[in-house]
Amino acid sequence: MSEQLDSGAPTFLDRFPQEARVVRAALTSSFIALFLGALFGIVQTLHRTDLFRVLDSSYYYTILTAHGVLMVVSFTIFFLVGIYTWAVVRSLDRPLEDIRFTWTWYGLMVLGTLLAVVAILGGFFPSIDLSADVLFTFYAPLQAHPLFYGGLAVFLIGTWMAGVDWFRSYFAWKQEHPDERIPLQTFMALITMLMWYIASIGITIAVVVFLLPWSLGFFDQINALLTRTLFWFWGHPVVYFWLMPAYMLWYTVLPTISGGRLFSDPLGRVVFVLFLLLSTPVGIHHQYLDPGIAEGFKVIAMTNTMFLLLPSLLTAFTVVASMEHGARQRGGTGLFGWLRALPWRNPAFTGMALAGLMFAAGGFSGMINAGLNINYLIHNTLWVPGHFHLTVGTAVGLTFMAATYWLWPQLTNRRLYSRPIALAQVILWFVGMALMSNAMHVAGLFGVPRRTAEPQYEGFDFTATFGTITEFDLQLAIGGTLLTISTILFVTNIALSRGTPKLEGIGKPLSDPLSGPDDAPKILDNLKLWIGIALVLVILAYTLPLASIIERGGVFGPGVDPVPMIVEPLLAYVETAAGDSVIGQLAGGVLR
Ligand code: HAS
Ligand code: CU
Repeated sequence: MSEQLDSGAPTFLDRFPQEARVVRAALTSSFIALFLGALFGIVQTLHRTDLFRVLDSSYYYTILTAHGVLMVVSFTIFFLVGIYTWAVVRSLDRPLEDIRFTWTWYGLMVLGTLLAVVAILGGFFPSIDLSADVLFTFYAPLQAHPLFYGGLAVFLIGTWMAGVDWFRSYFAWKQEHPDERIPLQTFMALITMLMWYIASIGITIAVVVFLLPWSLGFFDQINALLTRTLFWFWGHPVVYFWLMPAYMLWYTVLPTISGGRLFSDPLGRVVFVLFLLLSTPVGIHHQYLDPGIAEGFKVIAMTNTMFLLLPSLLTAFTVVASMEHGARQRGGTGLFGWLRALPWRNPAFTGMALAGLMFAAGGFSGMINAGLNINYLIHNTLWVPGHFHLTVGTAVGLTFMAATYWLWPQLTNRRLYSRPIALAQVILWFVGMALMSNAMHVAGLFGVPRRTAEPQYEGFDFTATFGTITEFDLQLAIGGTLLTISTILFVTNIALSRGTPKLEGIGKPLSDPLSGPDDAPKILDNLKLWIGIALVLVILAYTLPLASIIERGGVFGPGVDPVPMIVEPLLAYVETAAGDSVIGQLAGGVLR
C-alpha cells in the first residue's frame, strides 16, 4: 500500500526536536484525560442503565462532572494545543520564538487541570469540604469549590498564551514573507484562536465577576440567568473550538492519506472565517427553554444557527470531493465505485472517514436541536447527549485518535505498535457509538431525561417502533462498553509504540491543494476585518438580551445590594478618609 512506503523525508521530530517534545507532552496529557474520562464514562453508563452499580447514586454528579470535564475540557483542548503547535510550526516552517514561553503555557494548562480535577474528585469524600458537582456546563445555581473555578481560570490563561505563541510565530514569519499568503494550517489555527478570544469574554466575566467571588462567599446570591447566558456566550463557540482542529485535519491531512489533494484551499479559508463570524452570536440556542429571555432573541439565535450550518455543509462537500479525488488517483471509478478504492486498511484514514460519516448524523440532530419549536421536544432529554457524542465524541474524538496514528510516528521516529489493532479500535469506536447514540437519541424522543442517575419512572414504559426502554438501556450499555474497550486499545497501542525500534526517514509530506491559496481572494487573509465584523455581530446579538436580563434580575440577582461585601469596607474607608471631597462623596454614593 502506498501509504505504508517511507518517503525518506525527515520527520517533524528531525526538523523541530524541541517543538516535537511539546506536542508529544500535550498529546500525552490529552490521552491521559481521555483514559480517565472513559473510566468515569463506563461507570456512569452502567449506573444509569441500572445494569451494574459500583457507587451510590449520590455520587452520580461527581462521576458525570469528572467524565464531562476530562473529556471536553482536557482531552479535546490538550489535543488542540498540541496539534496546532505542530500545524503552525510545520506550515510556517520555523521553530517557535521562545520555547520557555511554550512550556509555561503548557505548565499552566496542566496546573489548571489538576486543580479542577482535585476539586471534582473531592466530591467522593463527603467528609471534606471540597467538591465541584457542577457538570461541564458549570453555570449557576450549581456551585463548586473556588478551587474548581480557579483551576479553570488558570487553564484558560494557558490556552490564551498558546494562541499568543502562535501569533508571535506568525508575526515573525510575516516580516520575512510580507507578500505571501498565510499558510492554510496557520490560518486555521489563528482564526480558531481569534474566535476563542471573543468567546472567552463571556466565560471570563462569568467566572471572575460572578462564580468565583460567589463561591468564595463574597456575596450569597447570584443572577442565575445572567451567568447561564454568559456561560452559553462561550459554551456554544467552545464546540467549534473542539471541531476546528478536527476540520483542520480533514482539510490538510485527510486528502493526503486518501491518496489525493485538497479540493480547494480557498473554501477552507471561507469556512473558518464563517466560524469566526457566526460561532458566538448563537449561544442562546441552548436557552430556548429559559423563561427570562424574550422569544425574539431566541428567533435571532435560531436564524444565526441556521446560517452556521453553511460552513459544515461546505466542509462536507470539500472533504468528500478531496477523498474522491484521492480514490480516483488510486484507480477508483464509477459514481460510487470510487469508495472502494479508498485506503480502508489505513486506520488513520478509516478513523477520520468514519468520524466524518457520524458527523453527518450528528449535524442532522444539531439541526433538530436548533429549531426553536422542535427543541422543546428534546431539550434536557437523553437526545442531547446522543447529539454531542456524535459531534464532539466522534467527529472530534475519533478524528483526533485517527490522526494520532498518522502523526505519532513523526513525533517519535518510531512506528505504531500495531496497525491492525488501530484499525479494530476505530471500527469499534464507530460501532460502539452507533449503538450508544442511537439508543440515546430514540430514548430522548420518548422523554427519558439526561443528567440523572435514576431515569426509570415507576410503572412507566414505552414501546418504540424498534425496542423498549430495557432494550435501549442494553444497547446503551453495550455501546458504552465497546467504547471503553476501544479507548483502552487506543491508549495501549500508543503507549506500546514507545518500544518499537527507532527509524529514519519516515516523514510524511502533505500534498498541495488542487486549488491553492493564490486562488483565494486576498481579503480572506485580512484578520483585522473579520475580527471586527465578528465583534459587531456579537454586540448586536447580545447587548439587548443581556441588558434586559440585568434590568429584570439585577446584576447579582433580584433585590441584592449591587455592592459586593468585599467592596463595602473598602468604600466605607474611602468615604471616611476622603470626607467631603468628590472621591468621598462618590464612595458614599455607590455605597448607598
Ligand atoms: Fe450541538 C447542544 C445545535 C454542532 C456539541 N451540542 C450541544 C451540546 C454539545 C454540542 C456538547 O441548537 C450539549 C450542551 C449541553 O450540555 O447542554 N450543534 C448544533 C448545530 C450544529 C451543532 C446546529 N454541537 C455541534 C458540534 C459539537 C456540538 C460540532 C461539538 C463538537 N447543539 C445544538 C443545539 C443544542 C446543542 C441547538 C442545544 C440542545 C439543547 O436543547 O440542550 C451544527 O454545527 C452542525 C452542522 C453539521 C453538519 C454536518 C456536515 C457533515 C459533514 C460530514 C462530511 C463527511 C465526511 C466523511 C468528511 C451540517 C461535515 C465522508 C465519508 C465517506 C466514506 C464518503
Ligand atoms: Cu450550541
